[in-house]
Amino acid sequence: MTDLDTRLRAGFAKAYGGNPARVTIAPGRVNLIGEHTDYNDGFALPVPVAAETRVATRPRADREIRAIALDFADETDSFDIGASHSRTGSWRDYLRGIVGELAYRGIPLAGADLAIAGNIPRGTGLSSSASLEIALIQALCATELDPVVAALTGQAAENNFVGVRCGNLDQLAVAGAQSGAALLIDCRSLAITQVPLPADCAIVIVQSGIERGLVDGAYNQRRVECEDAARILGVAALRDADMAMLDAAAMPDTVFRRARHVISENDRVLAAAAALCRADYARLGQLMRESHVSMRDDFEITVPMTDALADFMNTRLGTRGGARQTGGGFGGAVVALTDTAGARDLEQDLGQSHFAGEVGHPTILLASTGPRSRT
Ligand code: GAF
Repeated sequence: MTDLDTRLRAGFAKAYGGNPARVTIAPGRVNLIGEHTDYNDGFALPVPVAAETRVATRPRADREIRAIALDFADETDSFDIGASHSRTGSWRDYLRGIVGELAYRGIPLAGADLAIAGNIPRGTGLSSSASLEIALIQALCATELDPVVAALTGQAAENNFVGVRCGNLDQLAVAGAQSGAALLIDCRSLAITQVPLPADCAIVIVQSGIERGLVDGAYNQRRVECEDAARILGVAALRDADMAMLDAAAMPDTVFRRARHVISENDRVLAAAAALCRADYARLGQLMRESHVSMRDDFEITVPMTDALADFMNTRLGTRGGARQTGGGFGGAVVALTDTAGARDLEQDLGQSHFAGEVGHPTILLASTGPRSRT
């Protein structure tokens, strides 16, 4: 049993007595490439990480939902399934939003006692929120919900109740995750193609130490600018535009640059998926560098610390791979993709650099896992 599992079961027993009937598990994700493409109906290439959220659950005979959040000083929530809620600005919003969305979709719900715990660092671009959503959804449903339906339900809870206009990347990545594979996600058709990671592939994640939530305006502002670009270009979404259609004179400079990022990033994702299949780390590295520069100069979602970190990592990696800021932006983590020897050297280089002590210890992810349930 892992520490997390022991803590979860002990917390459940303390809150409710006895054992849970089930534990549902959902990983976090790191996006290798394809940033802010999801709400433009584009492509992304995330991979599940070896950190997760777990929800211990036991059905109740009534219609009461009771929950304890072991990572939030054992805070609790309890309400009737049919109750209407206002936003709390806390973890409770995810639970309340999901119960509301499941009920709205006519998915049968019964009362339940829930205990929640996880080990995904929050606010670092590794999708602790989507992981919580998917683990909660699978805990609340008596039979496992189809991954795409689960993902859309989680996204809807976040859009409609939590108040973040996120796309579907995080939830699809978490719900559709499989061991040892990246996911090439078509955010329009919702098709998920598993791209097996090469045997010698290593993913290194370094926390910049700069955290930023998504609720504030900057994320939603990017969405509006992308919608403006699509409208000016006369397409349903930026997925339908190509570089030849982009005319700097036809739109404000900011809108032009936002569109240029999204259109070029979609191309990079498809090229990266192909390069990953060939274990072509030099090409992957080049695409990741270009992605970071595009996020820095055109989409303007990087910060000086992630710029410096990505720069350092890219210089050290050379043709052995590449690094870029990952996630919604404005801080969070930098991800690198390389081979196992490259990852070991990178870890050493970071440890001896001026970043040591300033940024998080690099996490090397050689294994990954998908959502699952256990009794
Ligand atoms: C956040 C959002 F939640 C995703 O939907 C996606 O837009 C991502 O930022 C940027 O690629 O994680």
